[in-house]
Amino acid sequence: MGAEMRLFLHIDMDYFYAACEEARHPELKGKPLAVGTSTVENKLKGVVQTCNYEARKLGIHSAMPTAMAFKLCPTLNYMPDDWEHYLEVSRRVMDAVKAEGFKTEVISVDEAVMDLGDIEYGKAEELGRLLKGRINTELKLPCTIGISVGKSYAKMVCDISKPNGLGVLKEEDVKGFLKDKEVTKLLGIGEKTAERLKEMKVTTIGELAKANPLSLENKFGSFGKDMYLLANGIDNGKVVENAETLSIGRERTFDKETKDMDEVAHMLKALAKEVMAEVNKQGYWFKGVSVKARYSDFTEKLKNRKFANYTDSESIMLSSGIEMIRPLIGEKAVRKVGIRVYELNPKKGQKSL
Ligand code: TTP
Ligand code: MG
Ligand code: MG
Repeated sequence: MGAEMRLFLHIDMDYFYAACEEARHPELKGKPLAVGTSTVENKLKGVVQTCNYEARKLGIHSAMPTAMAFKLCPTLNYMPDDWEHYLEVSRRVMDAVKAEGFKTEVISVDEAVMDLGDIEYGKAEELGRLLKGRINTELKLPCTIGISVGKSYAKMVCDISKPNGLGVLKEEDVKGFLKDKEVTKLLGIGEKTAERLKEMKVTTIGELAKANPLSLENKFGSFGKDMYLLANGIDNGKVVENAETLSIGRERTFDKETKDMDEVAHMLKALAKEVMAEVNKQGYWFKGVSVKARYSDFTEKLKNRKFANYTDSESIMLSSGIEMIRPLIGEKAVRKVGIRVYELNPKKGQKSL
């Protein structure tokens, strides 16, 4: 491995929303299942957001109208989208990923990339296997991991290793791996760019690697240079720790379980204060607040709310937290409550919002 070589680990959850539903409804496993924007009453409106692999075998896929999915599979199990739950599961996944202690960039609700530094291939693979195992057993969710010498290559090898896989693409194999693939498989190259590359008789990544770098730069600016390097096995992509997908929260267990809203409000007030102190310390605006109640039977309920604008107000955090948690309190005894802010935006270098 060259001196300046780094390894990247990309993780993407398999059929994420549907897998979240399988995890809490194990009886749905092994049968075609789709999650979508349609309500249970009106399945003629709306689209499939994702579906498990049993449903994919029948031709169902993301963005397909739900009505069409039911045509393909009349016995399809269908769940309406519960993004509050998926967001909470996503947070747990990302916590597990970040707990590895490497610089991590959360790319989407079910995707993250880690900069492993100048670690050996064997060590990286072992780390990947352990992380995958932990997510499989602790969260009951399938996922796929890709490891390679560049951020983009790690994602590409993750994609081809799906489902439930772990792929390693070594430096010496990168160019061969890329050669016959279409240019759109390279990160950042969409249909429009592909059309313009076609004008230069470039359709595969191998052809892009042999194109004239100056012509590429003339046509596409600095992006032209980046795609040329990427096609030639040089991936300069950096892992950027991001703020928007982070969240800051606190939760605490009661000394004695309670059904009393006043007690819960009192606890939330203390927690909101601690959260606010951390938010201020790190210098963030926030846009979303979530609350959680864990009951004596260890079930949990969650509520989320997103504001139209960013705020840094503790009283807004607390009042919406109390409003959201109120309907969750009273029936079952509560062991633990928590409050969290998400959709964070760093204040540094920003106009007030
Ligand atoms: P993806 O990671 O693209 O897909 P996936 O996790 O469902 O399946 P795969 O095993 O191929 O990775 O997207 C993550 C989630 O984002 C997905 O579970 C649901 C949501 N989503 C939509 O809501 N609409 C869409 O069109 C797509 C592609 C995803
Ligand atoms: Mg996924
Ligand atoms: Mg994804």
